[in-house]
Amino acid sequence: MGLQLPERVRKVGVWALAAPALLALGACSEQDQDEWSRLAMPEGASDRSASVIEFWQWTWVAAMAVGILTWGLILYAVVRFRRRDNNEIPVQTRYNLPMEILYTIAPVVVVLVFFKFVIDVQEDVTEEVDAEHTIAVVGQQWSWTFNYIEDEALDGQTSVYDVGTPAEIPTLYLPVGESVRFELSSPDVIHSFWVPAFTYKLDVVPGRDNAFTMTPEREGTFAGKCAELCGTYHSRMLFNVEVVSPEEYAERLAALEEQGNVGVAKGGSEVITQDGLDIDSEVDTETEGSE
Ligand SMILES: [Cu+2]
Repeated sequence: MGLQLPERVRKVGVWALAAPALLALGACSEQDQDEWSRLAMPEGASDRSASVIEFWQWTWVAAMAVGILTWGLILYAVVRFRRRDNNEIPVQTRYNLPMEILYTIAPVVVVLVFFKFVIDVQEDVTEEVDAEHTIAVVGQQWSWTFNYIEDEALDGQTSVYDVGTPAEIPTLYLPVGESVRFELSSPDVIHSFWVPAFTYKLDVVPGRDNAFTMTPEREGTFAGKCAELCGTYHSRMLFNVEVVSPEEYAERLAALEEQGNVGVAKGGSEVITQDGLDIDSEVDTETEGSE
């Protein structure tokens, strides 16, 4: 007996299936198609991106392989063991030991194989190297402070900083092809430092020193954001990343020095009054929205 659905319901069903596909195809620019080939990942911009993007693509392949096998087995069982006659009662099997062993062991093997690849990629991505630059990133409600710590691009002893506000988002400058260590801290709540093009994000946790290193590999402007709901104006915690030549990077740092942005700013006016927080900040900066 076939599935009997009213004509109207069937029509709605067909449209429900077709509409998203049509929309997706209709919106395809060249850039979108590029994104399709990376399965919705942004084009990588750091030396750690390739392994993450590759891992993402192969995860889809593995998921599809497992999916096709599972759907195939379901379909096979549905067709092969369908009821052919209303009076028929199928053979009643209580146990099939080989099969039960198989469907216990097979998923364990699948998970172990995935786990191995996860660990490999994690090691690639979090590998620490002796970085040429150190940038102390402060996530504060609700913007970012970027401290370029004793950078060789200046005299190797002077630190300079740039502070954003919810009204005026800050720009982080990075030298292309040179390794950078990011040291993350927060004077208030948990934020998350995320530049999608770098295919990596790390939480910014008060009282905890999170850090990672990476090397930006191509020049350009990239969007950054806070990826942890951190209060009323969380959505304003945007920033830009400009990956520039080492010469331009040095110029930007010199400009900050000239502006008088010298020292290390820890962000947020409450940083020196809240218990348990870092009070070593040399510069006490206030951001819009924090009182
Ligand atoms: Cu935040």
